[in-house]
Amino acid sequence: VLLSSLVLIAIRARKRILPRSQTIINSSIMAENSSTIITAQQHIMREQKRFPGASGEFSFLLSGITLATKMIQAQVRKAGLTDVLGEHGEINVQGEIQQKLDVISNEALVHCLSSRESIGVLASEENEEPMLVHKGSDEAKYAVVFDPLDGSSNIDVNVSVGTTFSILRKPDDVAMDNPEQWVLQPGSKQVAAGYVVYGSSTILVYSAGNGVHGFTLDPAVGAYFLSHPNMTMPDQGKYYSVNEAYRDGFPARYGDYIDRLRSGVLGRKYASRYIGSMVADFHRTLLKGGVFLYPPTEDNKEGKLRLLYEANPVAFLAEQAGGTAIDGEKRILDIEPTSIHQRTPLIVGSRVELADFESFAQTN
Ligand code: AHM
Ligand code: MG
Repeated sequence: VLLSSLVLIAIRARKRILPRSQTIINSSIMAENSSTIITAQQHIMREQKRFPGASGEFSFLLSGITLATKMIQAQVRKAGLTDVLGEHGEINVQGEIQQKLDVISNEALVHCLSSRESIGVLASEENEEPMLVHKGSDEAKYAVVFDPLDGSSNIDVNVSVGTTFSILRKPDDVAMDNPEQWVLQPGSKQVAAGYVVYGSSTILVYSAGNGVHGFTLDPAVGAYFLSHPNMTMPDQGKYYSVNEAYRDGFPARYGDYIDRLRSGVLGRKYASRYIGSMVADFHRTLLKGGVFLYPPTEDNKEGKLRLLYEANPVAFLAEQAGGTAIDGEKRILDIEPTSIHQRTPLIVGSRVELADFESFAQTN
């Protein structure tokens, strides 16, 4: 008995219980087929080497985004504990009441990005006009356009929200002091784009034009670790995602298309999922496939979502992952924007569902 007890003690001692952060790293944060832990920062620096003559400024720019989103998630995580819940009282440029966290998130991004010399223009959903930063500096050649806290009306009920961002290079023929023209470019010109979803974990998903990569924040370490390398959208999913309450106000073909998905003509009868936070709804669509739609409605004839900082980043990621994004007729990334806060209908998702929408819409 004494001998077997000693053997048991020895076995237990070998199976040392790891601290929580170490357990997470060992189980899920390791890059696939690799024994190396890769942080978002390392990954971005590695990506940057693909650009000849890269000086490190691009990775420094992106580190402004990762830092700001860590600050935002820290506030989101304690939203119920501090005085950050509820309305701030101001009406933003979209005519919506700003939530306190919208303002906090906007300030975090503006603060972290204004210190990056490579950035010349910042444009946010929360600011009517784009901001010129580092005026006159030759080093300032990028514009960052963002929605600091998308889906923010969901915060008070503890539902996922997110940050979206799009990075553009200043066109050669545009004057330094004309910030609007820095950003009025089609989405196909994005140098990089991505989002952070503040969900059951905090996940950063980005692409610099070489695939889509996802990183999970380990809150104990304070770093994003590569958890989803080379993400691809399944060719077909099983969910459609749309606010069906507006169906009577959609152009008829959208309702008919939803009926098609439900009918089984695509080989399966679809179920529905709708969170009401575009980032969260898109994140599910990226991982599981299917289709997310925000069509024109009675109240929003041009759709609700904003082209530059909502539809464009999502469309860039979708295409990089093998999916498709259209405005109902044409490719989102080909739309020539005419104003910073312009809206667009958005249909984004898997190849099979989008090909079916496009062929169905042509005849209906
Ligand atoms: P916001 O930028 O004011 O947060 O609005 C955008 C959000 C998206 O996240 C979401 O897809 C959509 O609004 C939901 O709108 P609706 O409530 O009309 O379905
Ligand atoms: Mg938004």
